[in-house]
Amino acid sequence: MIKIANYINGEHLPAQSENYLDNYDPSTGKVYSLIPESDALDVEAAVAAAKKAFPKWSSCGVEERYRIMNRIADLIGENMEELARAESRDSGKAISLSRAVDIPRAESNIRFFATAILHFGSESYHMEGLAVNYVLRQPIGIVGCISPWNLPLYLFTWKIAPALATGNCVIAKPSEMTPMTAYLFSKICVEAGLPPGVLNIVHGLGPKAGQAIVEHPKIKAVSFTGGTNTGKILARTAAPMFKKLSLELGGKNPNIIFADCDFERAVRTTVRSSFANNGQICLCGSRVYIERPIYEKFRDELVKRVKSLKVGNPFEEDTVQGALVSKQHREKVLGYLELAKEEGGSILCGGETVSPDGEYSEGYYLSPAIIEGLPNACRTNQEEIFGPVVTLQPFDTEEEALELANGVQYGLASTIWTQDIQRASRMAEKIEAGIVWINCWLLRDLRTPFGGVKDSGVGREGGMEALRFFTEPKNVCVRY
Ligand code: TXE
Repeated sequence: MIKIANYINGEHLPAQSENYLDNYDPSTGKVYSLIPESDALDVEAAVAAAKKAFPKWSSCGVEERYRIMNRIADLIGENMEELARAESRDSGKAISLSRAVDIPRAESNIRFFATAILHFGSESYHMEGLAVNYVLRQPIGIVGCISPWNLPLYLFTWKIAPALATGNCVIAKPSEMTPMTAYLFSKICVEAGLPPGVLNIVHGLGPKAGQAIVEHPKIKAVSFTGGTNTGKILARTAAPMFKKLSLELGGKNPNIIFADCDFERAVRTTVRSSFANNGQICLCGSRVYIERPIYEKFRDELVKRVKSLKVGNPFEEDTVQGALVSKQHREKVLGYLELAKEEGGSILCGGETVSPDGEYSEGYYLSPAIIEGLPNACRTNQEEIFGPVVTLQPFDTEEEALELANGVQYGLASTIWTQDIQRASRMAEKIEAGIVWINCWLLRDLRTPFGGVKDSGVGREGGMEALRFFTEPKNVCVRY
């Protein structure tokens, strides 16, 4: 049984409580490793290590930080297959997805910010004949990074990379549902020569280890990705302590399909945007709005293709839909399918538990579901399900599509399919979202601002937004 260890002050060690939590393999439903049950004592030790490491790390120069982070990125690439298999074992996602998305993106995250810091300049303001102002963007000090279970190493590195590149020291906590790749990553950091205490990983439960990070007085900023309700809890703790907060929360994203769309590309991409990672991506388009003239044609083609998606053992090359992340999560999604029926919806396909042969028979599998016949205001269309479930609704006009799309409390991502670029641009201007994809989905340039509005969070990650989040600007005014 693998015992995952915390990574504090450059060493791998158990929680001071010496307690462990069971870590399940969702594809088999069996416990396969143990997680340190850390608490405030472990966070205190991590903060002490970070405090000791900060002076050197924050002043070693961007070239040195680039060199070490670039080495970490190289090692992720060299260990791609081991990390991909570990990610699929820990999260249940298909190995094809871990290989194509999760681990390559983790490497890209580290490399992107290792190089971005080399070009992170700041501004100066000239008061003619009098003075010059220049702006220093200095590291905050010790920062917290807390990440979710759906894209484990991908989102873990997405947060810690800009924090490290800007010279901060980090106390990071991955989700207790999917801790394995963060643990393997900590070993890569040692091999890459990351100085002790620069990055500290404290494993454990959110309300215990996570809460201890958020409330620690020496942790001056927290970058969080997770559920909207958890985001509210963090904000309540951090706000009175005047900490900088970046909150990437839930989504209930609209996918708007006009009759003039490139039909084949729209339907092929909608299969992905609906069910990639079993719909466990906050950017998935879970509400599909289809202009009435093509509603039935699009619906029937989408159902036909979704029915053919292979659900099962995530380690088979042709599996598209692996297991959901936990038994509890599958129960939650099944609950929403019952609710959809109670609210008057018709399930056109999927929504059934699947039991593959052999050792995978106890895994948490669920066939992807498509529902029609629901009003926009019902709970199924208002609440984040975060599973392989989408709803279809027809619309008649651009104005109606916009009203339906904006008619939820979330505002993270959106997708618009039309050949009419004027119409697409008009809608992009009015849609309440932080991200708008037109005739594509999940096309990601790491320089772009990433995040949402309304209940989808506060702040933006990505590119210079992330580097600015993890630094404090100081204006220096020098009189001639
Ligand atoms: O979130 P949780 P999950 C959202 C997605 C979904 C959720 C799924 O939409 O709603 O995340 O991730 C820790 N104090 N996004 O279920 O439960 C917890 O241990 C401190 C949006 O994991 O909120 C875990 O490490 N920490 C996103 C992390 O918070 C606490 C993309 C998230 O846990 C805590 C991906 C507490 N009191 C998923 N309670 C986007 N917008 O980009 C829990 N945690």
